[in-house]
Amino acid sequence: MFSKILIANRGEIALRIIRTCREMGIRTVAVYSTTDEDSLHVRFADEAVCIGPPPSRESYLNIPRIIAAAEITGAEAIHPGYGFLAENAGFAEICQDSGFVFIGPSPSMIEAMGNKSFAKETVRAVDVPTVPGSDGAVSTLEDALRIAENMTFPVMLKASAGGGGKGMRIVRDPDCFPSQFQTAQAEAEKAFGNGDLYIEKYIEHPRHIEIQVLGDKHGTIVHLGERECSIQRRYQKLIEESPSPAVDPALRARLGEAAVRAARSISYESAGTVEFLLDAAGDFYFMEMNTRIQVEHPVTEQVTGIDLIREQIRIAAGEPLDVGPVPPFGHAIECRINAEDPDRDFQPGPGTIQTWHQPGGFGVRVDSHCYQGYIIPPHYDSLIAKLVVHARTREEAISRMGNALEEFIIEGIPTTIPFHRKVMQNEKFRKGEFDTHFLETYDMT
Ligand code: MV4
Repeated sequence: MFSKILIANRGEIALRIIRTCREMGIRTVAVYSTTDEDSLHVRFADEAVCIGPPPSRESYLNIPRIIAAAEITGAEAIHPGYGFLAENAGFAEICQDSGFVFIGPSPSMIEAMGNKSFAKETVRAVDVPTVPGSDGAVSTLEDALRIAENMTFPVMLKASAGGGGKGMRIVRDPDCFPSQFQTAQAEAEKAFGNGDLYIEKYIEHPRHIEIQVLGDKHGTIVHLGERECSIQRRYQKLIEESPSPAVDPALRARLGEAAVRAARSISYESAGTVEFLLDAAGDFYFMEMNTRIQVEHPVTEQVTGIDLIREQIRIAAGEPLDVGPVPPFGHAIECRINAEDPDRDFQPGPGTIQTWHQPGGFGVRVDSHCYQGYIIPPHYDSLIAKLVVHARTREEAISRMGNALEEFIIEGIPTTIPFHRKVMQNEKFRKGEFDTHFLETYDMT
């Protein structure tokens, strides 16, 4: 096992990784930008190295400085967390070439799933259900028109190099297809340096269901059930839960089997997530595979009892998986607490936390790097805490979340807590009757 790991990240996830390292007897190195000097990940790591000024480009995305920090401190492995360099195949490769273990999949696995049309074709070849449309990417309008001609509208245009909602377009009117294709292509070229698009039938009102998978270096791949991530706004998830109110054991088995097949198609290693759309008829389709630990991983941890960061580290060290597929115990819900004003279109509101009182008690988990007096810098993601509850039933979990949200007192900055309180009271949410359009359908003010 490793004796020292560098964490190439900040905020709650850096702290989350440090905690598991402590339990495993692994020493930790934090890296930080000058604005994060007083951050808890710096305080709780065994060592800390300043890697530059506040802008991410010059610190948390600065590969040479991160590698230098690993060299100076004698770290053996690098954990990228999520965001920043987590799905950068070039970074994973540089880690390897510099003699550090990248705690994640290999560069080629990151690359294979990073190209969304290639990923789709790869999993389709092993019979994972995909949305009907173009087989692979189309690079000319001529080809696109030939495919669209034989499709029922609306259709969706997606950038091969995009993902997570970036570079997507719905086309409802066939007459608009040529112009939409050309603008989408130009946008993709500009944003990603790759104008390739793929075309799909548009699935109306889907749910977003994702499956957690783990694969080790010995060919074992298991799934750990689903997360329901439909409560989102502009592709930013706000609430996640496990299990999904829309998934019964039979559907879980089918989704899990499909996810493991998708992972196996690239001999996947490490923790990963296979995203599906679930339509109103109960049919599901592969969307993307994320090759990182995700923000919402705690809901899976709560219902399976498995520490996913620990498994990631063990896998990277070459140890065999010692966890099997487990039926979910009880129900877990996560609310993302962001420093954003839900009354002002979720506009970020960085600043000083004047009061911080976090909830606790049986079945309540708070993953956060914040404290009273902490100054939230404007340069990074606005996530300040993940409030996670676990209970025996979904009903009890919603009730526990409601109480925990009442107990969570943050003053000095706007937060999404009042928004979450309203969702917990919403009748459709309570009944589990929602899809990805929940927030457009129900007014939460
Ligand atoms: C779709 C879709 C409907 N039909 N594809 C958005 C993010 C990206 N990962 C995939 N997305 C979607 N793809 C087809 N063919 C609807 C969405 C979608 C969505 C997906 C997941 C979570 C939230 C969403 C919100 C709106 C649209």
